[in-house]
Formats: sequence, C-alpha cells, structure tokens
Amino acid sequence: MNSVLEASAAPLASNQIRSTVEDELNATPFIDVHTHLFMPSLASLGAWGIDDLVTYHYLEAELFRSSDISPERYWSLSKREKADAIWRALFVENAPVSEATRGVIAVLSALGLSTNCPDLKEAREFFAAQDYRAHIRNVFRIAGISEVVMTNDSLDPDEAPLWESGAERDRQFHPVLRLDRILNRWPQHYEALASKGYKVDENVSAGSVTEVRRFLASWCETMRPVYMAVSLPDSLQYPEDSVRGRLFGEAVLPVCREFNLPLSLMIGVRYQVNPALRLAGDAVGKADLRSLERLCGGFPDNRFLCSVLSRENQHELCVYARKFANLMLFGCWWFLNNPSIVEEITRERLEMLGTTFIPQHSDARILEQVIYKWRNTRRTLAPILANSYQLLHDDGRPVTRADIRRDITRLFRTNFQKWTGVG
Ligand code: RAT
Ligand code: ZN
Repeated sequence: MNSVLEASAAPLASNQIRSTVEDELNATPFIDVHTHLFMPSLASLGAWGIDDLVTYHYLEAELFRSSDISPERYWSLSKREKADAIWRALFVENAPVSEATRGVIAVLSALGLSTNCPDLKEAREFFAAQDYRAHIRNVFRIAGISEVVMTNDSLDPDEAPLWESGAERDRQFHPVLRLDRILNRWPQHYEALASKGYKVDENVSAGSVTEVRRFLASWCETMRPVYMAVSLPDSLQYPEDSVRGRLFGEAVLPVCREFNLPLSLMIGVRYQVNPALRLAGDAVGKADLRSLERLCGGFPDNRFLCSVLSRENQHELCVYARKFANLMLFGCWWFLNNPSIVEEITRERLEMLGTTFIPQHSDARILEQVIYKWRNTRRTLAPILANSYQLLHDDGRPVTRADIRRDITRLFRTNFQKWTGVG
C-alpha cells in the first residue's frame, strides 16, 4: 500500500473528523442533479450575469416586502431597471441577510467583485468582459461541480427547434425531458402536439395516449435525457380519473421503462397563489404522499426520483424511501433551501436512510448561483456529516478518510450515476 492509501485507511482521531469531512467535501466534484441552466448551444435560453442574478424570482418576492413599488410598475421596467430597483431596496437600503440576497454577495465576493457598491456598474463591466464558455468552466470550478442536469422543455417554442436542429452537446450538461406542460396544462398544450402531427384530443382518448407515448419516445431519441421530470401540486392524487392520471400510467411510465429512465417527481407546489408576482407567485402545500406510495408500489419496474416541497412531508418521504427501493430522494428544494431547514432534513435522512439519498441540488436558474448554493450546501453539511461520524466513532467503529470520501462521493455523485446510468 502506498503512503497516501495508508493515510486514508488510518483510523481518525476524534478531533480529526470535522476537518477531514470539510476537506473531502471541498475536494469532491459534485453532480448538480437539477438546475435550470443550459448548455452553451442553448445559451439563448439561459440566464447569467449580474442583472439576472439580482432579478432572480426569489429576490423579486423579497423586493415587494422592502419597497413600495407595485408589481405592475416593476414588470413595466427594463431588466436593468429592475435589477437597480432590487439592488437599492435589498442590498443598499437593507442588509442582505436573507438566504437569496446573501447568495448574490457570496457570488460577487467569489468573483473578486466589491460587495457593497451603491450601484451595479462594476459588476456589469465584469460580466460584459467574460467569454461565456470560459466563464462557465470557471464558475463550475469555483462551485466544485463537474456537471449539471438541465431542465428541457420539448414544448417550449424557443427550445424545441434548437434540439430539432441538432443542438451541440456538452459533456458538462445533461438533458432532462420536462413534462409539466403535458401533465399539468394539457388543455393549453395538446394543440402544440397536434400541430406536429400527433393525433391527440383535449379529452385524452385512448388514441391520444398512444400518440403521447409516440411523442415522448421521439423526444427521448432526440434529446437523450437522463430522466423525465415534472413538478406537481400539493393536491396531487394518483390514481385519478384525469388527464394526468391517465398519462402517468399509460404514457409516461411505460416510456420511462422502454428507455430505462427514472421519473423525477417534484411534489407540493401551490401554483400562482399571487399571480401578480408571476414566477415568484407560487407557494407550498402539504401533499398526500399516499399517491407516491401507489406510484412506487404500483410500478415496481420504474425508478423514481423525488423531492417534496413541504417541510411537513419530509419525514413520511423518508419512510417511503425505506419501503420502496425504487425511490431515490433528492434535494431540499426552493423554500426548503435555507440552512436551518436543510440541516433538519439532512439529519433526518442520514438517520433514516444512511447514505442512500442525494442530499442536494442547486435549482440554479442563473449560472453563477451554483457558486453560492454549493458553497452553502458544503458549509451546512460539514457539521452534520461530521456529527454522524463522531457518533459512529463514539459508538466504537473506527472512521477513516477513505470511508468519508466514499460516502461523500456516493451522496453527491454515485447515487445519481447509478440511478440514471450517467458517467
Ligand atoms: O425553485 C425554483 O426556481 C422554482 O421556481 C421551480 O422552478 C422549481 O425549481 C421547478 O423546477 O419547478
Ligand atoms: Zn427547479
């Protein structure tokens, strides 16, 4: 055995555990299993730079609490003016202590930019000078991620033609076939399928179901996604005599089996409780996870990824993962992605599932957000993981650096790779 291997196999003293966990978290390149980022050939769809960072919809929601500006007035502004309004209200007139505002500060700091300017001039100049592809590589390096998973919509009129004309692949970006328009808003979108030659109708007759299967299969061939995905309301029911209920069982899950793809379910959104806020207008509700039980139990040959938005659903979600080996939990999503809640959920998952889950994804919509979201994940997880190893050590099992490395790699890479066949 060489000395490096010997060192990593040596039992750690109690006071070495925390720093070893921190080292290994920093040294392991993570896979970001759900984002809204786009590979360079789809760059026209993607967001990056200071104006996009500051107008992130998490920050738009916060603007209306700290400023008198009305949503109507805000939406009438240019992107630059919106960013100026948010910067003034949330970063100049107030200390940016919320998770989303602090994230912008962490990004500016990581990129060597000043964090307390009265305006965005310096940051705008910096981003304008970047070469996009080189900037992506640099951002991934700083964030400590090797690759990200995109969210790709085959019914987006701006996105679909880019895939159909053979968008150039990038090994750091994996596609995902997102199904929200089909499963959640069929009446508004079935005509888009019809216009492409699929014989579908509003009521999803038996013939329509076959045609949706054909549509999905064709997109699996074009896009070669690593999974299919859908966000779902807190009111989700399965089985259900509805468009979604029928398409789940008779179109989506069969095509997932045919192409050996997991289906990702993101459950618990209460859509548009305040439509004036647009993307920021969604809220959260506790879901009835018996529907998830029926999906996992009823389709044992399908694999599911699942993230649940309500804090109140987290414990039962862990219980279901103990019952169904075809269920992989991932991430602390959206309103859950705050250190206090991530800490609670991750402790619970480690206690109930060991290392058989994917602790976090970034959900980044703006490229540079991966810097702060992954920095925060590492910072929040270090004491939690260290505590688990400390308890193990105290209970009599020696813990080594090699153990810690294997577990962190499993949590942030191999669980996903095995589930999807990526890498
Ligand atoms: O976290 C978010 O940005 C949400 O708006 C949603 O996009 C969510 O992540 C989703 O994928 O539906
Ligand atoms: Zn998302």
